[in-house]
Amino acid sequence: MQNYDPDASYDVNDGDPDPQPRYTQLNDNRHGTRCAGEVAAVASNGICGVGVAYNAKIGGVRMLDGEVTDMVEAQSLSLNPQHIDVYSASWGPEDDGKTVDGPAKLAKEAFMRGVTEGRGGLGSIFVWASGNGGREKDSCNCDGYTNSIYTLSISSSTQNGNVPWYSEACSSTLATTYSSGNLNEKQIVS
Ligand SMILES: [Ca+2]
Ligand SMILES: [Ca+2]
Ligand SMILES: [Ca+2]
Repeated sequence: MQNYDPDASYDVNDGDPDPQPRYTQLNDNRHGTRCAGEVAAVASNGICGVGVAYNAKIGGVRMLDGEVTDMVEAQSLSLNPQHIDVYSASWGPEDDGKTVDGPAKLAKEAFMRGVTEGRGGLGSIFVWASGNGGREKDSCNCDGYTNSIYTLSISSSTQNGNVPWYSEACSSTLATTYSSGNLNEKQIVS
């Protein structure tokens, strides 16, 4: 709560400033909150773990809980680019091993403007998930978002240093870090 930054937040789905997720029975809107905790949970908070960058400010952009149009993507990727330094995105084409898709016109434009004008001209940093389609033999090379030269595509490793079952290994991956693996290995908690 202390590190939450309203100026780095927006609800693109409902067009309001509060990106509070909509709760569902399957809990499928939890991912952003979990990532936010992993990145920027306050140190010594007396409740749960500490964020990797516990003094960082963090916001949320609600954009997956509705129709994901080119406009929705572009709006999300170009939110307050002189205030936000790093955008972390865990979305992209379906991980079904069949869908090949990438940014359309407006999202491409948002990437281009971000890397040239964002962060005071230094360029916005777009961190991208390499994808969860491992079980379907999906390849992040066939994902135009991880594949884009404007994104830093990040993959995962289990506690024991193996490739997790959901992970997609491909050449557009720039770095790998720990994440959840098999049931007998430690998992991300936030
Ligand atoms: Ca809202
Ligand atoms: Ca994928
Ligand atoms: Ca990339």
